[in-house]
Amino acid sequence: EARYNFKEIEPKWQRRWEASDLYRVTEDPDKPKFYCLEMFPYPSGNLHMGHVRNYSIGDVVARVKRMRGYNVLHPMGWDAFGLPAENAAIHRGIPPAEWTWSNIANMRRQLHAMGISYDWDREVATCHPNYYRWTQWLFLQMYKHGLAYRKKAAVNWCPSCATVLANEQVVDGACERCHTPVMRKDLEQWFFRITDYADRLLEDLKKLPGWPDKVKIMQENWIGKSSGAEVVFRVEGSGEEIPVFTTRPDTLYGVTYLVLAPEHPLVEKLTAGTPYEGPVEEFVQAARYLSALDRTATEKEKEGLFTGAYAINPVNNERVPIWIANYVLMEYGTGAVMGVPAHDQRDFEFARKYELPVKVVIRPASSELPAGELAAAYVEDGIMVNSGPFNGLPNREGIQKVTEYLESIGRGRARVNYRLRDWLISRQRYWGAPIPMIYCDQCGIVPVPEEDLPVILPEGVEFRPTGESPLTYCPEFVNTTCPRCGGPARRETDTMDTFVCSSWYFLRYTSPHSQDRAFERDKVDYWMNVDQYIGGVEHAILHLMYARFFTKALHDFGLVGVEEPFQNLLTQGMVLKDGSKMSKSKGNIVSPEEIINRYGADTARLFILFAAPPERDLEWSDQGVEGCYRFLNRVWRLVGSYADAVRRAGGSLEIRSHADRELWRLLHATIKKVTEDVEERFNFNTAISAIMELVNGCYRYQDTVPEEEQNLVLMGEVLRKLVTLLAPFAPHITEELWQGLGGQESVHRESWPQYDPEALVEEEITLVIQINGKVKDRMQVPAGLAREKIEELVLNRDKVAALLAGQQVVKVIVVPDKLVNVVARR
Ligand code: ANZ
Ligand code: ZN
Repeated sequence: EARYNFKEIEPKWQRRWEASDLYRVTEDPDKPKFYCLEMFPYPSGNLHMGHVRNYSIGDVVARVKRMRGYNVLHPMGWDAFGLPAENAAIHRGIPPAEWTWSNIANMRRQLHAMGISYDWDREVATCHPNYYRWTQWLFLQMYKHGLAYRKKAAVNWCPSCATVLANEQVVDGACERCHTPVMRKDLEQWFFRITDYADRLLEDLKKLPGWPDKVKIMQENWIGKSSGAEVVFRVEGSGEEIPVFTTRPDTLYGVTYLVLAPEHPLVEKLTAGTPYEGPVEEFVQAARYLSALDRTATEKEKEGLFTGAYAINPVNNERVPIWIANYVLMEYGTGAVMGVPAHDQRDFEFARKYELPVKVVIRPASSELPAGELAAAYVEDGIMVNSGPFNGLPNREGIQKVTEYLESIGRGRARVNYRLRDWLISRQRYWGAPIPMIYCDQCGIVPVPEEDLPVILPEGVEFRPTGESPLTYCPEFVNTTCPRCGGPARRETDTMDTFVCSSWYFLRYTSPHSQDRAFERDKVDYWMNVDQYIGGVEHAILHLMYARFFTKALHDFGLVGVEEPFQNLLTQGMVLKDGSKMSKSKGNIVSPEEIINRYGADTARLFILFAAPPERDLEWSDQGVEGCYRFLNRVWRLVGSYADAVRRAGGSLEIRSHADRELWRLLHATIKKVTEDVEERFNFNTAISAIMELVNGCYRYQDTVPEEEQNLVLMGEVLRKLVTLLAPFAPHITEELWQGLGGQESVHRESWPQYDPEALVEEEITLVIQINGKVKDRMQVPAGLAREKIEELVLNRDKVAALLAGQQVVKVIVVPDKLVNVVARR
């Protein structure tokens, strides 16, 4: 019989599945739908093991759902805009489009070779004009609804890459890519007003029980809601006011100074023409080189400078000095802070350093005021003191009372603040979706009319390291006519953050060929939400937050019915080798293509699913891969040895012997275990071990039951179910074996096996117990117990032990399933 030749069968089945449109889906109102989605890859050139893991997990989910009768949408595409393509252009002179499309072709080929059940007819690439046309259209919808706006803002700037960086691209104050210290710079940029959705993004996390808690916590922290008050201080000797945001209005009587962010607009006004002007300006310049993270890090030394101006505390008219300090961020709250050194550790350290007074206004409930100087800020709750009419109040109550009082005198109000910032989407880059805006000297900012979309990315642009988008040097692109007045005008030359492209791709998959809209409402309504989303935890914050924001905004525009995109989320662990993440720099990469060439896709998939549950990290093991390969060979030989015989065997299924019954029971126990592991817990590893045990059980039957007594009808049934259970994990070999067992249709069109609870009931027999040949007792035991097990049960039985007391057991004779005779002597 033929050996297991994956090199032949894998490509053969991939071609046949493709030719028969096996995984094509259309909307079918008669079936329950299931939308299974894996995060689409960036086309970097080659699949890595993380991809293989992600898509193998998704494929099992999709295939099992299909076999359980769902209409399954399982699409794939390319997150194809982004920086690496542009770097290839800069460093190697390859046009970004060419680089990207050839990478896509290569990775598509690799994905095909894995045999994943995608509906390839729905493939999308975000860099294709048919796609980015609609990314641009969605930008215009955001603009129309007031959710896209332009403003000058300080951005993280890498002087070496000459580009703006997102906060996450700044690591320890340096550029993530080239490690140059990052500075801050003002640029006109486009933003999405995601902060309008802060509260809904936070609240609706509660509607996502199918998300891992750790991801929800990360999103919660990112949104960073904090409640408190805005307090308005007057500037002495001027009409200016300084609102501050504080979570502790109960400490207002303890304010001994105010601090402005260096970029605060008042700084210049307060110091203009005073001796403080020069030093303050120097300080402000220096602060631009510090990242937000560095400026607020607790271990960092707080630097500050007096501005020469004073403010008046609205509750007690005390005069407090106004400082600037690097630890106050312009983007948070109001960009100004009231300093309460007695009750905030950061303020405490600042006051120590610059010899500012410390005034206690909260004391512990159980003790008096600590005598002498504080050693550290007192940050716990307590009773208000030195606080005028509020003395004696528990401070938690004080928070509310002081806020009410401020409101009554018109010097403040309750306020909620979010850490979440508006989403900066402008990139000074070529390889992205052009922002569809036009600037006209007469009409100002004019959106590109929807019917003129897409704004096509021109080819053959020059890449110069200037920090401006290469589109700036492309006059055919820049120069245009104003859609409003017809006069000469200029196009926006920045492109969109690629996270914009990936914030709606799951909607495009529902109607990928739509020519006249981004997606069709009835298709979206049929398929959304995504029932299972699977991807890396590195996307736990940004991508997921942006996709949730888009979905909510599109819901509000009346374009989609749902408010959340992803009902259930599975975040897979990393693939490790020798205990650390696979990476080029460590030189510990295992290439998926090599593994597939050597062992086949089925082995690669099986290993990666068998080695660890999906959410855990997975340690690569060459022996583990070998083991999975040997297992598939074992399955191949087992099925091969029976295929002809069971195909010929006719008649109905009868359980004729104890061995039959055991095999039957094992089959149903396996179906139950695999079903539960796969459906309820994603425990693919234990599901696979159960299948391995079933294979062992089949071999045991083959080896112990004489050939003429083997029940071929039963064996046929067991092997067909075995192959069906294994099909989602190893789709090629199972398809081949299925045909060998006489299957007409594809195994992947089979229904998922159901287990029979009856079969799980263990058969019992009555065992006769003799001592020295005389019947003394009887007991019920499961049929088919091994000799040693029977012996152990009998000797440990209370009644037998009592009868044998004081005697020595010489020998135990076991006739399985019938009788035990204990030979004993005094
Ligand atoms: C006075 C005070 C007294 C404060 C006290 C805390 C404790 P979260 O919880 O993160 O919202 N703050 C406000 N705006 C700031 C800015 N732009 N940059 C740096 N710090 C800023 O923190 C709110 C607290 O952080 C505010 O409450 C303020 O200090 C500070 F015993 O005001 B607090
Ligand atoms: Zn105009």
